[in-house]
Amino acid sequence: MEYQNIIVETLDTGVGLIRFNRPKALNALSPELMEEMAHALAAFDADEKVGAMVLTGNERAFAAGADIKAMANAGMVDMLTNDIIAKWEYIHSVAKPIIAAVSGYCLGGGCELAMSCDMIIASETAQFGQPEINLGIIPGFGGTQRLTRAVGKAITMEMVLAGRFLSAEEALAHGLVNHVYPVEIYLEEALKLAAKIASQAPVAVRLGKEAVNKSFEMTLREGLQFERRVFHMLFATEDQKEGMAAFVEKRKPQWKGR
Ligand code: DAK
Repeated sequence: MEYQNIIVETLDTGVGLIRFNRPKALNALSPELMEEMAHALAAFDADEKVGAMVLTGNERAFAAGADIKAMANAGMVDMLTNDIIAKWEYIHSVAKPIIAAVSGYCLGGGCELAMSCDMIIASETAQFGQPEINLGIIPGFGGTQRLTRAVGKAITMEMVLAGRFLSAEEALAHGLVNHVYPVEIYLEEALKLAAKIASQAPVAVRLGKEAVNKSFEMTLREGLQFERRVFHMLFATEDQKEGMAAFVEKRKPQWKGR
């Protein structure tokens, strides 16, 4: 697939980088962009050389939301039956970790997409918001649910009902983002974190992501059982033998992803 709306790069650190590339529209997430993003995520997920991914925009905007111009004239049935929804949903089935590197506007579907990633690294200028209320709608890709889990009911209500933006500093204080860095280095730091993850045992990384995400969907008892089974499973991997042997022999492990 030839990309027109994103720029894709595979780094030699094992990181797959996807940059949104609609700067004039503040990286508004058009159907075409979302289709390309889903395609690139699938390609990185299937690529053995890639261990983690970074999703980013530019300094001014991660993304100012879904493309309002593309949906302004849509009817209820159009929205209900639109197959582009599957392209948005695709991110939730990616097995490898994804880090969102966020600077500037991170609004509406942009904020929801960042929250669908596994971690968020922000620049000092990042602004998070769910301003759909200003358009006469509410969030439609998880904003009311994921934001509430991340920052709590009080702030989410203000964001969803009054369109309040959250600064990077506030987002850090409330646990929405992992780190905040100056705008000059936020992407570099996100790439470093992704490279660190990409250098770990791939099967353990994959199952670690799955286990943490289960905590949002299961009771504590079910989640603990799931974690225990996965923990036992990892003792069937060559990488567990290698990791523990390397520790005992005081050397660096050589992961095989087996
Ligand atoms: N869509 C389309 N174009 C956008 C846009 C957007 N979301 N945001 C900005 N732009 C365009 C502007 O129209 C303008 O284009 P031109 O007029 O130059 O052609 C250009 O980007 C620069 O924007 P401004 O001139 O407005 O720049 P300012 O600095 O004055 O203002 C702003 C920046 C971010 C405050 C403002 O642009 C703004 O309020 N943008 C809209 C933010 C917003 O309301 N976002 C939420 C959109 S609704 C779902 C999946 C996703 C969704 C729902 C369901 N399913 C899978 C079910 C998500 C919905 C949404 O995100």
